[in-house]
Amino acid sequence: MAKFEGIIDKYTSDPKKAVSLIIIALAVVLIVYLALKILKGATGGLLNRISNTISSNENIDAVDRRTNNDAGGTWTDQEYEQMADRLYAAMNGPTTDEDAVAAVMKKIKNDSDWARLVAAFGLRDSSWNWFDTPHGLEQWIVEDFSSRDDIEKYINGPLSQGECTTRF
Ligand SMILES: [Ca+2]
Repeated sequence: MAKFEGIIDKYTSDPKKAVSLIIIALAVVLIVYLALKILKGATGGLLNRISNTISSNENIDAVDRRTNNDAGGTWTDQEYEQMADRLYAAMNGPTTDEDAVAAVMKKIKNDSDWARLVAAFGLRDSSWNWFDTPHGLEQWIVEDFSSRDDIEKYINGPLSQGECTTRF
């Protein structure tokens, strides 16, 4: 302890050394933060994604059974992936391309389509916000469309043109 106090005294008695001590402390905090962020992305993020994929696939089966849908979705798996990527591109970042989101919503004809789109979207985090954690399509829409008018115009309106029962 005496030795540690000696180090503190040594640094605080000299302003230059005090500044370098603060810089070192900030660097340590930053390195620990980055290490935790990378670790979280490599472990928690991956586990979250796997469990989300499993529950999404179970949900597709449940929706197909409930609606007696044997035909599958309106679109191919690849098309759902493209629609999910378009939604992400439209919502990611400080602005939102509402028309692009509405164009995708118009392609959702029923609950099976919606379940497949949610599954294709999976969990994504904002590339603009370091502190963001991966989350699903429903939460993305809620966070990106704050006004009731916009939700009705760009989300619920297009969704209600078909048989899809999802509303926000
Ligand atoms: Ca946005």
